[in-house]
Amino acid sequence: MKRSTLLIPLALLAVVLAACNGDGNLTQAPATSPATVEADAELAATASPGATAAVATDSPSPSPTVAASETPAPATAASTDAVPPAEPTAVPSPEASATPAPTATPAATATTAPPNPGVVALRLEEVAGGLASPSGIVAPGDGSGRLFILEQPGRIRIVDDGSLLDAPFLDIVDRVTSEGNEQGLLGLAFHPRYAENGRFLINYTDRNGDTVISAWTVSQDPNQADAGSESVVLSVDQPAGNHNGGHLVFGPDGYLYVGLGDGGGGGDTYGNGQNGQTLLGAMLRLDVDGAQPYAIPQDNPFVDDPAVRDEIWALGLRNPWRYSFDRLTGDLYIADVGQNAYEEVNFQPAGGGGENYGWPIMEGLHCFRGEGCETAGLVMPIWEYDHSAGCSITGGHVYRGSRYPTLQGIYLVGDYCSGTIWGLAPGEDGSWQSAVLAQTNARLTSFGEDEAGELYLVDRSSGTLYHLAAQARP
Ligand SMILES: [Ca+2]
Ligand SMILES: [Ca+2]
Repeated sequence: MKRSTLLIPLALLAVVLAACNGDGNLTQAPATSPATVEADAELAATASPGATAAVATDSPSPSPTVAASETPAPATAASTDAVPPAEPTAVPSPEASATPAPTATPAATATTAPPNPGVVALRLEEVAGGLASPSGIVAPGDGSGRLFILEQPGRIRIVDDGSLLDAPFLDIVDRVTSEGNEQGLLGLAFHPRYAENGRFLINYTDRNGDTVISAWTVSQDPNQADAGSESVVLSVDQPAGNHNGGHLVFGPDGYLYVGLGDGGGGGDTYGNGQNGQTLLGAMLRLDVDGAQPYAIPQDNPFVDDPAVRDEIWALGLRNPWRYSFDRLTGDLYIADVGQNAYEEVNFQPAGGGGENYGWPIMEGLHCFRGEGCETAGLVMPIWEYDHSAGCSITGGHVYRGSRYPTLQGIYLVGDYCSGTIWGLAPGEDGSWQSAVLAQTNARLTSFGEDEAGELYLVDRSSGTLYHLAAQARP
């Protein structure tokens, strides 16, 4: 990539970073909170040396205590221009990246090589354009092969066999507030038995700015929801316009996992992150089949603890923006948006529950309010990056498709502001390895997984759905 073309996304990144108050995934508009000042100061510090800003985006600095053993070049050639003379040691050559670490060598005896993010690169293949502020991608699991795309203003669109259908599956623009960058239609989950019961759930910001999770059914037409079928499952007051969370996922246990942010503001203004009496700042686990509007699964971790609401599965989250279960293992990956400094990925092995992910005591692996915080009982992220590499994390999926064997078992995660996509996977010794798999220009609001396990992303800025194709690192 020529320097001139490189500078365009960098300039864009600078603009976005300047506008990014660290308060959310979808921040693009100028913010006015005090947090903005901090973010701007940070940007000024990182951006002032000119090309250094480029280096920062290309060479993210995940914490040295986690997966950062390799700081590979991005899949695009952007680094060639951007990497300064001092950088070569930090950017392994393709050959070096392709060589398994010594500890991995014995794997030659295994039938399948362990996942290695260092040898794979991603390429974006356009599937469909013309989407209005796409914010999510969900497969219905009914064997149809369709993808359902959320449009933040309040529509669900269908992509069928590569074509975007004209008529929306659902249009609730009149019920949705999407004035804030983090408001709107934010989540969709199809019932595990959708093919039989036609039931699906959505998460949106209503006209009062509060979170609504409601259940719907499909009509006789498989490409048309029953517009009169809404049944509210849960409403949650939102004290501010940001940190609404919004994602909905059915776990392998058949329960609905609901991620809620801390209520917004900045620095946990409302004190919800560690407050077990509020549903905000937490991951909920609901049984939407056991009773109306929902039942509490009997094995939820806090049912016997009066200090924590029974709906809560895990707490200490700031604004979980996309989480997913590994369809093979049942492990849960939660990306949590940071304040002004660190973005993080949390890992919950299958069968967990009851975790405290630390916000606002911790931001990433760091005490949020000065040194020496009490970390006992907190679950640390498996990976983080600082704001030289982006400003708002977007969690993805573990690849379990069949088309790209080298991508098998690798968790994809990206950043909304920088467009960087990383791959994470545990190495032979259990430590998490990371690598940049692509440097895109996308305003990456969401990844998605189709029924075959192929992965996609949406770019909110261009309104485009892309399929992610993998290839050997060049
Ligand atoms: Ca309880
Ligand atoms: Ca955390």
